[in-house]
Amino acid sequence: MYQVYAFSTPNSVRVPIALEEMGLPYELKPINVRKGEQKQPDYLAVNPNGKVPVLVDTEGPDGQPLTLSESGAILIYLAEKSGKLLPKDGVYRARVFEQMFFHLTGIGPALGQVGFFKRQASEQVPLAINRFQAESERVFAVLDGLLAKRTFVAGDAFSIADIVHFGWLWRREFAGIDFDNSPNIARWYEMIAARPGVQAGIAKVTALVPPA
Ligand SMILES: N[C@@H](CCC(=O)N[C@@H](CS)C(=O)NCC(=O)O)C(=O)O
Repeated sequence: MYQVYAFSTPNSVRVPIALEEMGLPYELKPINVRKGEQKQPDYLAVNPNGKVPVLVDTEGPDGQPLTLSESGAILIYLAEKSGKLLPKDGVYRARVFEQMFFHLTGIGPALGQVGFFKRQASEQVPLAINRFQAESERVFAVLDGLLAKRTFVAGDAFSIADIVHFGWLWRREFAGIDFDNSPNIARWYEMIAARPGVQAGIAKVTALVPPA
């Protein structure tokens, strides 16, 4: 059985999407990051880094429970355990990791920072907004160029790399970034968003947000 600590966030949504796409049953445990629940002692005992998502596999390696943080690591673990959405070897596997790291060290941080400085910072810092806006636009152009040549981000088939990219692109409004100059990302996004597993994962994390 899988348990997922999550909220309606770009990094969280990847895990239920992956579980839906792999056909694995799971239980969601809401952690309301807007209320700071991720920094409470009971949750810090689960993830000392105080962030969502976290996966608990009650039947992990050697039959022992496994608690795992970091959405990229979680998706690799699930892909290897299920044998789905990640090739066992070869160029395509290397491309999946290339795209995952490109997103997790490049696109995600750029969008997170520009969103923070535009929407949440206690003071306006034009230098920071301009820097992270430019970086977001730059990495979007890189991804758009790649998707001009590929159907999916790592090649011809849907993989966990598509799920990693999807999380933040689903939440691009927070960063104030759109697809107006990214026609190939827009084409890819519509294709991924139409998948039933992706829609089910989104619906489940969205339902974790209490009514205002
Ligand atoms: N590198 C981590 C990032 C996790 C992360 O930043 N999660 C955000 C939500 S998308 C969070 O928990 N934010 C609350 C906080 O930082 O206090 C991953 O990919 O899982």
